[in-house]
Amino acid sequence: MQLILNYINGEYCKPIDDKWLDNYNPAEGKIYSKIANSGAEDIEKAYKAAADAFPSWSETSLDERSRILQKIADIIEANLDQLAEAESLDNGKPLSLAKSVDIPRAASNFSFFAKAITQFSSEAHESIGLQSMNFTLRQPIGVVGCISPWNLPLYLFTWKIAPAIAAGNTVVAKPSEITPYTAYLLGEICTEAGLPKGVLNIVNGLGQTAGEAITKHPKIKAITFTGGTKTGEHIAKIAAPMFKKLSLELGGKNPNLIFADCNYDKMLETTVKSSFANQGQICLCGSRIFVEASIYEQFKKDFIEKVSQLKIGHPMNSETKIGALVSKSHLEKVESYVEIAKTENQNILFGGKRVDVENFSEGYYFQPTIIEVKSNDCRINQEEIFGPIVSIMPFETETEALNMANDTKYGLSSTLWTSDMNRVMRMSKKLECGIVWVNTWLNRDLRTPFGGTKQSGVGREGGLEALRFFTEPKNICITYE
Ligand code: TXE
Repeated sequence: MQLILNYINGEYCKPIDDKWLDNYNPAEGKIYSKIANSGAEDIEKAYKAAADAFPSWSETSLDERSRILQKIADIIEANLDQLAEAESLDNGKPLSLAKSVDIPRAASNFSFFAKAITQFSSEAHESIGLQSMNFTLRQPIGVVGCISPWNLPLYLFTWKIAPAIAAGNTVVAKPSEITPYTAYLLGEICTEAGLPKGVLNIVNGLGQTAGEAITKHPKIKAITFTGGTKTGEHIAKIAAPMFKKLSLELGGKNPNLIFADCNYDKMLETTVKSSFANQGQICLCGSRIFVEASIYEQFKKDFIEKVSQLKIGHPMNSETKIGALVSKSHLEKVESYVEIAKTENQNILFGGKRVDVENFSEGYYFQPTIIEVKSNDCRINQEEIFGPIVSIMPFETETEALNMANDTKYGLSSTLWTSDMNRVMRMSKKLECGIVWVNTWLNRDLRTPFGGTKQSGVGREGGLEALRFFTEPKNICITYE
């Protein structure tokens, strides 16, 4: 059976206690590998390797760091097929999606930060009349912790690691225990690319043990985390008294606001994706759909028709649009919301049931589901389901739509469909979130700030924001005569 080992100081190793966790293939509901169930001692070992590597790596020239990061990107690209298969096997997502989105994006994360670090600059402030000059040094922090989730495994793991090491830090990283396979494969890619030993250390294990040991480690000075809001809150409580730098990318309950004056066909096609891509397991999915009343009935009919055509099946099948959910417990969580909808007397327009895929009846398949809700204050509209369930409801006015969009504890992204540029500006300014997509969705330029407001997180990653997070600014003030 495949063993998912730790990668510490440039070498694969077993966990110190020799304890292991089962890893499931969600498409078939079967155990296919064993994961290192690491604890605090393994984190300490990884920390020591990272701390030893820091003095040399932080003084490595930008050209050299950039060259190594680009090499990692090139090797990821060269191994696209193998990595995409591993991602799909581990996560249940369609292979086509892993091939077209997850793995190419993991490569871009490295190639983007390989370039970005060569363009990173800091400020100088001349105090005119005071005979002094200030300049800001942006120095790497030291050893940083990166904790990532299961929905976009290699994509989000590398989104944290690439800027961290580009900026000269060394890393202790933990992928989700639900999807560790591609992070494990990244170890040998880094070795092949010539990344010096100890710059990146990958430790596998549970959040409560391995993850918590990273958060609590007194010398790991910054934590970047993507995952659930509750876990983020817990990490923040531990990190705050230690004054660690924190970047938290948490959940979302994003509004998709559709006005009658939009490009209808483009909106319809994109809305199917923003609702159900990756089985709805993307923090940016538009899970609350609000439609202007004049086109509501038409939209409802067309949306149901399009969604009913989505092929649910084994992720390796090239026809599959909806693969398996990531785990049995997540399937149960998603399913429980259909029951909640029923007790709230909401109208289940489509889906709502598990799917028995031929020959894979143990897999975690669930129908794409559309629920018509009566108001925005119901649980279906207020709680993050993070699966293939969306709600729809009509609105009459722009103000009503805006109020409902903002009436949630989350504030990650919003999508706006309209051809009225005045409305675009009015609403973009007032939507409470970190990202507004207008007539598009998941359109990402890696230079832009990425992150959420309210309970969707703290801080921004992406582009220079990420390089700023992973460096500590120091002002040097020099006087002259
Ligand atoms: O995530 P967790 P879970 C949301 C989504 C989902 C819910 C729970 O609603 O249903 O969160 O998912 C590590 N100290 N999102 O429970 O636990 C864990 O090992 C340190 C949104 O699977 O937050 C994993 O590596 N680390 C989201 C990572 O945190 C801890 C993506 C994320 O797992 C820890 C995923 C601890 N005490 C879920 N406990 C998004 N924003 O994209 C867990 N971890």
